[in-house]
Amino acid sequence: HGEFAYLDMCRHVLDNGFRKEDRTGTGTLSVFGYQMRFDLSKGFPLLTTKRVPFRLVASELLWFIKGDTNIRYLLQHNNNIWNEWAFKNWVESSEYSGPDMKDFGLRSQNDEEFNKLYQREMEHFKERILNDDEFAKKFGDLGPVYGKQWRAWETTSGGAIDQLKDLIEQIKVNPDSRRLILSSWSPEFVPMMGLPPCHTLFQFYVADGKLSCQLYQRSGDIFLGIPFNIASYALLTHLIAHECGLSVGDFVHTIGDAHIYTNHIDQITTQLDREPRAFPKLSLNSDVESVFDFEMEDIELEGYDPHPSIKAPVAV
Ligand code: UFP
Repeated sequence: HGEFAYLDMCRHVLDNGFRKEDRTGTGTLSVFGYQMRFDLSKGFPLLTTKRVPFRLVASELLWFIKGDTNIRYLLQHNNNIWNEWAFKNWVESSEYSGPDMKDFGLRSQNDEEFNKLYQREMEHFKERILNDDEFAKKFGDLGPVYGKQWRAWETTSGGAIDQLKDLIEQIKVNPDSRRLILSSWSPEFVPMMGLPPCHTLFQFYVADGKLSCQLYQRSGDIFLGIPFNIASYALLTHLIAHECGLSVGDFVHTIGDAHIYTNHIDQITTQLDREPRAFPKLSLNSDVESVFDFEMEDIELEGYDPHPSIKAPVAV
């Protein structure tokens, strides 16, 4: 079963990981350099040993593909995964006059009173992003995140490179190329970023009518991040293969610092006790051709029957 690629990594890091401190102050078990391979023709690699929210994976990916960097699109799809980053800009701005939200990530986890206040401010913020155009323009935009790097990479001469469009074109006209690469890592912008890109670079490969993708992820949260990242790149590979008239090959996932946060160990242990079930099947609307025209209703998963989800705190 393909899911063992992931479960074996969990076991490997539990058994061999170094105790390593990290930026968030949580502490991790970590190994450097790990690779998993998923044969996408054998089912869609959405983990079944716990529920992974595919709807959030798909709407985030479509958001990247559109080159959108404003959380409004995500909120319209009931996707809250990037809210904190925009909220931070808002509460640190001179226009914000509500209660003090300093260190809201940590305080909302440790202080019940504060958490209520924070939830209320966040709801109010989301309402405004959704309903107030001016406000959304100013405070919904996250700046140079994936959408920007994929679709409008800034050049020194003031131009913009559409890396994703160029990549898809190259897959079609030059499938044997060894340069089918999209990079999100910009040494110039990294120092200005709240979260430098975790998915640093990916490469495509065509052989035997099949499209394969390899991702280099510099840092991977094995319990919360990686299951999501696997599904996201598997979906991207399917979408591009669909447009290029290819079938799907392998997704190769290479991780730099592969870590389990020490407060996720119980959850991972629970997950490892579960028996994987059959992977679901992905089906794409055949009327849509271009990767850039896909919407949520064109993407469907069939036969996803996972074990229940497992909650865990996010390190911020
Ligand atoms: N992380 C992932 N996948 C992602 C993402 C973040 O695993 O797609 F955006 C995790 C990795 C790490 C943290 O635990 O988020 C980022 O912290 P750092 O920048 O210190 O590596």
